Amino acid sequence: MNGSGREAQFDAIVVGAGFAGLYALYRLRNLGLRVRVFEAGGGVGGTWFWNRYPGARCDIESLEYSYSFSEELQQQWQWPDRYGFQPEILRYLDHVADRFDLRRDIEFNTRATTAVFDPGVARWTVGFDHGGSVTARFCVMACGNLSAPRIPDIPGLKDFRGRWYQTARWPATRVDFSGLNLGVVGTGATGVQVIPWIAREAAHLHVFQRTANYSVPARNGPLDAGRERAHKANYRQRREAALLTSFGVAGYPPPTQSALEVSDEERLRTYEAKRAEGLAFGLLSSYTDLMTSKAAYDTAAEFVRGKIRATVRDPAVAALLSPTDHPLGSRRLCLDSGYHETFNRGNVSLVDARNEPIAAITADGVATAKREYRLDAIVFATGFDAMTGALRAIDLRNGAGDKLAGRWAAGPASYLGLMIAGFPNMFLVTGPGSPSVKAQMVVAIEHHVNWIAECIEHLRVRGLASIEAQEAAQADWVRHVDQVAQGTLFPLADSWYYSKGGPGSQRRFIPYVGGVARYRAKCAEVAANGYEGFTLKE
Ligand code: NA7
Repeated sequence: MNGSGREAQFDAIVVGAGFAGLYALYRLRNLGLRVRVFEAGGGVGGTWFWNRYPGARCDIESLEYSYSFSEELQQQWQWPDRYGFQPEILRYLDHVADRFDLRRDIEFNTRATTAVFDPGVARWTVGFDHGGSVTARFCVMACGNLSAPRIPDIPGLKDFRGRWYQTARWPATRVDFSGLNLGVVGTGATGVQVIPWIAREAAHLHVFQRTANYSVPARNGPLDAGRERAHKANYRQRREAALLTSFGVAGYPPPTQSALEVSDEERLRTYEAKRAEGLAFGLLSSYTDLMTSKAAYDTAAEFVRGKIRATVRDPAVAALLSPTDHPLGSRRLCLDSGYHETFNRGNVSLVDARNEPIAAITADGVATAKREYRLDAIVFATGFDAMTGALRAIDLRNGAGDKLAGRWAAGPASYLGLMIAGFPNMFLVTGPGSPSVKAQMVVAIEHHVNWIAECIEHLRVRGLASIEAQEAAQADWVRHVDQVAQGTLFPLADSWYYSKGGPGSQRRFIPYVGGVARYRAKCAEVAANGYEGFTLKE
């Protein structure tokens, strides 16, 4: 026991109890390890615990965005909707925690704030916000890619007399906006989801948009019973097939033609059909060259802009809502439910925060370069310190004087997104340099957790004390991740897929976009070759 009365020594510590942390606990416990999970939230769910804003929903279909490790679970669980709303996803994760008796090894309301490796004994000591610490041979960082909320650095927020909210820290109790003059800052995937909901309630809603994003209808609704039956009839085969795809979802054959080799009429028909599917990756996978050729992707972008013009009655508002500064697919393509239609409401106005940037929050609202908007409440749909924010928030040190902050001063670097050179025995789940957000996340998570569990087992069987990524292997991998991204249109946009460090840091593309199948093959090959690129020590 340590000072706080908790047991202090474990085989493995897991940080986070979202999709990744829960599965890590299940998997490592099944190896016979003594595992403890530490979770900042008051319950399981990770980002789904916190993101309770109205309309919060997953952009991947429920039958896909769920665990595959238990056939009984995937057969028995019934999703009410095609795309899961946040309460349903949280209910699912609560069920998983109960079903597999996971809660007894999770400490809630406990945020890991420090982690220090002692090379002498090859153990990590993890410290917490409320004091106390524990040690373990292995640390599994399952703290999420989109979990550290971002509130923009706008002066004056503390003086605001109204109420304000960040979507990723939404109150658990219902927030009533009726009769209020409301502002929303941000029009990313979250803004696109929340805006239609709160527009119905507010007296007036001002949407502050800095960058217009592409969005297509989600076509969400009750999950069709026949579709569910057919899916479940060969669930396992579908899951296996998904691993051989680029995104991690089976059933959608890759395109075979260039957008430029078909007639305008045929291309239009294809785009209409793809848009009708209501899939985030549907439109983008219409043709082989939509992610590589400007002439090709311009056709898809213009198709989406045409839909916006046809939907939004005021041509000036339609023009403002139409992205022109980045290619379709270079930032997250949003899936919406009545987003553009919302701008036809009399109580909604669009503020062009690019031409009149938000200068300050005042006591009474938002001041832009041009005027003050008097508001009773502000919703910040301003996203996350994406991909690395949660990990960087922990004071990570390796016992040799190295801090993660120093190691990552030039930008995040890891080997395979699984381990960071200089930090032995610390595994990342969906870390930078792995498919992560550019894949079906649960596929990415299960893959990493399985790889980590097999690696720990490998060490145990051979009586090895530690594993560490080699600098050279890591540098090669970081270069490869960047090269793969260079071959796409991602570099043409400013997005949260890029790291934005301090002075001197490089603009570094974070996720691996070479595809799930290729990435999995690489990870398997590394393990089969005796953990090539890693140093294993007794
Ligand atoms: P995003 O996609 O990072 O969106 C954040 C939005 O907030 C985006 O529109 C930003 O504009 C906007 N923003 C941020 N700061 C400001 C200021 N100062 N003024 C005006 N607008 C601002 O986060 P989301 O939560 O929507 O989505 C993240 C992912 O979570 C999503 O893709 C899903 O996978 C789940 P900008 O684009 O930077 O001009």
